[in-house]
Amino acid sequence: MRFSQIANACLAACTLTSAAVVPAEIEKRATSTTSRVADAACTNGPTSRACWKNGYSIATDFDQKFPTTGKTVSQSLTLTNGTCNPDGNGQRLCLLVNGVYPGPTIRAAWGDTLSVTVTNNMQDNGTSIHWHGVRQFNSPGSDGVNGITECPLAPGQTKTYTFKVTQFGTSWYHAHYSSQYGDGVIGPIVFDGPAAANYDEDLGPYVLSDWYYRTAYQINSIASINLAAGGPPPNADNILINGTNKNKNGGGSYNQVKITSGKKYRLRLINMSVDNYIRVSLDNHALQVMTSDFIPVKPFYVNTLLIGIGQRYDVVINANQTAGNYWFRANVATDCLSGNNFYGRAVWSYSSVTAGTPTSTAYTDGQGCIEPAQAAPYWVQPVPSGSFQQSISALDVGLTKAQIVPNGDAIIVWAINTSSINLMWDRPTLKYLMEGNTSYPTAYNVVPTVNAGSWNYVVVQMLPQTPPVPHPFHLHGHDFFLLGQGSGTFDAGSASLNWATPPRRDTATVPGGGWLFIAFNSNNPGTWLMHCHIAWHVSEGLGMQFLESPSQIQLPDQGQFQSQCKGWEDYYSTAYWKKDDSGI
Ligand SMILES: *[C@@H]1O[C@H](CO)[C@@H](O)[C@H](O)[C@H]1NC(C)=O
Ligand SMILES: *[C@@H]1O[C@H](CO)[C@@H](O)[C@H](O)[C@H]1NC(C)=O
Ligand SMILES: *[C@@H]1O[C@H](CO)[C@@H](O)[C@H](O)[C@H]1NC(C)=O
Ligand SMILES: *[C@@H]1O[C@H](CO)[C@@H](O)[C@H](O)[C@H]1NC(C)=O
Ligand SMILES: *[C@@H]1O[C@H](CO)[C@@H](O)[C@H](O)[C@H]1NC(C)=O
Ligand SMILES: *[C@@H]1O[C@H](CO)[C@@H](O)[C@H](O)[C@H]1NC(C)=O
Ligand SMILES: *[C@@H]1O[C@H](CO)[C@@H](O)[C@H](O)[C@H]1NC(C)=O
Ligand SMILES: [Cu+2]
Repeated sequence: MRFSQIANACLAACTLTSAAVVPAEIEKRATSTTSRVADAACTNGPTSRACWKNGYSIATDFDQKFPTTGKTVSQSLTLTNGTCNPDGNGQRLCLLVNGVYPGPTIRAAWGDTLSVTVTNNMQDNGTSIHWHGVRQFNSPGSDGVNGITECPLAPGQTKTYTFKVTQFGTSWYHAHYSSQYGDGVIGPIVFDGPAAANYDEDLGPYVLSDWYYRTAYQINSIASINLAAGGPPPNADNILINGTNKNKNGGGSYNQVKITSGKKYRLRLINMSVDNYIRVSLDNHALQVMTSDFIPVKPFYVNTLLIGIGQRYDVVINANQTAGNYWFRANVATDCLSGNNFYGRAVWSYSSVTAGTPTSTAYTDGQGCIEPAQAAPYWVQPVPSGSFQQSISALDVGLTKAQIVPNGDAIIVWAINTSSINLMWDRPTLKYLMEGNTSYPTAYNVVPTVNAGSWNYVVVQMLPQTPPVPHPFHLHGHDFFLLGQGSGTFDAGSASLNWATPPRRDTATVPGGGWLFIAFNSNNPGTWLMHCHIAWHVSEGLGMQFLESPSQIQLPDQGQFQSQCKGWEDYYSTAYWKKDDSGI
């Protein structure tokens, strides 16, 4: 069925059967020039998830077009310094959001405006909150990266982030202040909208995270010392599933999920780890993948799914097996050189049986340390290959020596083109823009994009002689096109590249010792961080920023911006802890 047919069919009545409503192939994306007419009869429901309303559906490319509901959803997040004990191993210091770990879910609908008020009630850290994967169209000042889009928010202060929900699907928010998010400042984001596969019930977010018994700040400094000595960072102690698990000595408890025979469930998997690739599966139940990051994909089935840090997959699980108890497994992917001292488990039980310890057997298939190749986008958008070889940004990833610690020795750090990112918290890039100052420090790693409307082609290349670990690269402000990934040195002539049907997402892996080739269109003025999402690596400098269409950037309110910076300077002059890494 073609796009026009599905759109018309859906808009006419949306009483199609589940098989018919999700087309096998939609070849054209909707664009802002599409003149479909709104039809109130198109109701999103269990057998018509492709529908939304008012002329919007799963086939709408949200870069081009999105609804405006006129509704503002407000949420308050208060950060405190407390303790937590998610796996029964014992209390440890935890930085909490509204008193809990993981933080509360932020939920809004496609087309709403979100207004999130953050209060920093931690006594000893600044913060800034990033809404991972959110495009921040016309609101780059709400991207939440201290040193780039704002000064950190000082203890005792409050800031409101306002942005439009132009995408739909699943994501997360996290602090971007050094390795703070590893100590708990994280939480899920759900943007309700249409979906590429049908389901009866939405089980909501399912947060996967690695867990350490020491704090992220402690592990971060050990990781940095180990890097200088050529060794790996410490292993995680556990993996948490929705914030809980047993520990290896038996304490703690499993997350429990109840399902009912005959129903189909949507599950929103989010990897909020700091350092580990995780492979998940539910025994005896294949996962029907329908979304990767915020991008709808043509639904496909897998038994096990590898999720990199920052990545999300929305899956549908069909409760059609013999009623019983089944293990949900979240294992560290040793083929991604991830190490862990324990594994993640949860218990899924059919409602007709007594919940108990499962005896089910794990799937044995794995898939290597790379994104699943089947993740073909729902809206097929070819990327022009025309003159790409003239306009490639080559970003070479390696190690270098840099002086990050104030007045300290030069230490070994990660670098892009030999420059390790190091931001001054009180001199964010947007402040330079407000002052009309284009003399960005070298360590800001500012790379200009091509002109508005043109394509940026970016090769991230691991240099030989660097540790061959994979890096999950995340770009702010864009869902990029994944043109290729490979081992060794990128060679445009021999590389296998997908120009015709490239997957899109906001986080993808640079294979250990290899390369990642992505493209994005200059269609979102702002200054967008691109970085490795391994917390230790970005702390050690593995990041850069794309400065896109600077003259078109909608700057944040200058009064609020400057008063936040003033509050930060006042706090920092007497702060107990000082900046000791890249700042992000
Ligand atoms: C949390 O509290 C501990 C001790 O109570 C203190 O040492 C630490 O600096 C605090 N951290 C933050 C981020 O406020
Ligand atoms: C943040 O607080 C932690 C303690 O909770 C401390 O180890 C770290 O150095 C602090 N960082 C900054 C830059 O304030
Ligand atoms: C995970 O926890 C969140 C927050 O408590 C909840 O909304 C969600 O339903 C849970 N997910 C599952 C699959 O139980
Ligand atoms: C999360 O991502 C990290 C690194 O990208 C990976 O090691 C870990 O296995 C992932 N977790 C899950 C549950 O997929
Ligand atoms: C259960 O559902 C899956 C996915 O929809 C399907 O592939 C499988 O054939 C079904 N199994 C049974 C026993 O109905
Ligand atoms: C990085 O270095 C490569 C190789 O020296 C060069 O071709 C490329 O232009 C540099 N990239 C940037 C963004 O400066
Ligand atoms: C621009 O910024 C640089 C680096 O922070 C600073 O040294 C310089 O004085 C600034 N220039 C102007 C005109 O403000
Ligand atoms: Cu990395």
